[in-house]
Amino acid sequence: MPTEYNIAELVQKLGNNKEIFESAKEFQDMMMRYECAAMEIETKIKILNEEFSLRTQRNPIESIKSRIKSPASIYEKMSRKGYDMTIEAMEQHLSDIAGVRVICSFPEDIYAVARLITEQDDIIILEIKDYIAKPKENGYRSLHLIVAVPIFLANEKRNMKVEIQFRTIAMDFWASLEHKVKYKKNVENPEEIARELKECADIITSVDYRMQEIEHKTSVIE
Ligand code: 0O2
Repeated sequence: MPTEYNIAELVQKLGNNKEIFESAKEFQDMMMRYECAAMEIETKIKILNEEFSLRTQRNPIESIKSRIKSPASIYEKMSRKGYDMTIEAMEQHLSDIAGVRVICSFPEDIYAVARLITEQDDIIILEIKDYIAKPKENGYRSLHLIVAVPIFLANEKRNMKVEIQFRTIAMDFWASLEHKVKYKKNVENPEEIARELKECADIITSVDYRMQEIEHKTSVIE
């Protein structure tokens, strides 16, 4: 996945100032490290999916996507939180520069895959936010893990933070719509929309668990 960051373009825009060039180079190196970390996690999860599907005759994972936060979003979050605009501060304070989203078939698959990934001995769990056990007030559900994963570069090994979001297909459908609505301006009746979204989140949860029950019943017959 290419970063949205182009050093040549940036230097051209900012002028040939050595200090700016050095910072841009440092920033680009950081982005490259996060890209490698996201690739590491994505590969680990794909391997787990392969093995799981051999044992159970089904794939617990529907899709995996990774993304690197855009420089504009990094800048916005660092300013909003009042942090220094340095590479060190970005690495220290931001947990979601590298993000991997894993869409699972059923809620139990989320916990199974999350357990398997966190049991790997090169993964360090930094934080777990279980918005499935404890959904956000608006109805948002997902399991978020912040982990550190080592990446091996030519001359060094670095532990990099990656945010892994696990959701079912239904939870992802809900989150995409809610995300779109959140950034829409001039929405009429925002309270009504929020109430409807919350209601949909509850329906979706019930459907997720009913579908899981059906899967259990049918896998006994197989
Ligand atoms: P984007 O565009 O997806 O990157 P923190 O990182 O801990 O300082 P926060 O918000 O407390 O900030 O972390 P949290 O709750 O773990 O949320 C991080 C990400 O989860 C968000 O990233 C969203 O992707 C997703 N998320 C969290 N809450 C919601 C929600 O209510 N609705 C939707 N649709 N997504 C949510 P960003 O940076 O906000 O956005």
